[in-house]
Amino acid sequence: MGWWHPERTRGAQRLRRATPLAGFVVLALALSGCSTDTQWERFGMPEITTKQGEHILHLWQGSWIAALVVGVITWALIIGVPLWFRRRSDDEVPVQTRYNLPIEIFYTIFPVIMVIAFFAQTVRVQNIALEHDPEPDVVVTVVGQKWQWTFNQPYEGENVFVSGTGEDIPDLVIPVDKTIEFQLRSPDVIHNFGIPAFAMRMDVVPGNKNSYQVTPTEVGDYAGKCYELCGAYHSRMLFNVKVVSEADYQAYLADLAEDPGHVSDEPVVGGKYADEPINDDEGEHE
Ligand SMILES: [Cu+2]
Repeated sequence: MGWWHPERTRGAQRLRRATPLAGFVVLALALSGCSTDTQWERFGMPEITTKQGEHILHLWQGSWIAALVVGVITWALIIGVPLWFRRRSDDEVPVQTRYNLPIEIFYTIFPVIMVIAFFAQTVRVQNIALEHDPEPDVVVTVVGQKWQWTFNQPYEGENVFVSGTGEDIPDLVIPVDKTIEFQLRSPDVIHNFGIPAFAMRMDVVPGNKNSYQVTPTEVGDYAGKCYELCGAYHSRMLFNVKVVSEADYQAYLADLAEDPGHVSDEPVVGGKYADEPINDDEGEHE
């Protein structure tokens, strides 16, 4: 065995040839991230129909692309290196390297940098998604109670509400292109109010005044559910979200206000607590 290793040189050449290919894969993935038309391009996310959710979708896509870039490089090294630098004849002993300080420093520091990057991006997007408009167009007081939802909305000085039951899934009707604030209240246990197509959800904690805002961008029907295992009939805590035009929204509210069973002075808890008003003084944690 001499200093000159034709096989190793050939291995290095192959490695050099593979580099543009890896670059191409990275580029193709990065470009695919710009589009959100198909489920593949959204990396499995549903079609997102809120302004806030768009940011979350882009974070999701960016995270996948970053993870895939790291994954492709790692897989290439795991599979490629043993092949490229394998022993090619019986009388050859491949070069034996035990320590490589720069590489060891690199693979210690680089994962830390990746974690910091993911964390920073997550905090940045979360801050955008939770931006609070002090004057939302519509405020819906959402009550999650064992085991359904009640949606309260102000209308002409009164409160109109719909309340679901185990057999009857309630509709949450909201206008398109408006800022909607969900005030989340629970009289019993922790629930979680989420709509996959909005890419938003949040815990509904008794004694806590959680809230978030969404700006729906497309008219349509969307499914929502409780995302916190809250008890025996957790799975029945389903609801429908109907995003409608402003005219349809006003007509809906007027219709609801006609029926005394859907009108009260103050937002109500609903469910088995019937039309008890929400005790908002309990536990000021805002
Ligand atoms: Cu629940």
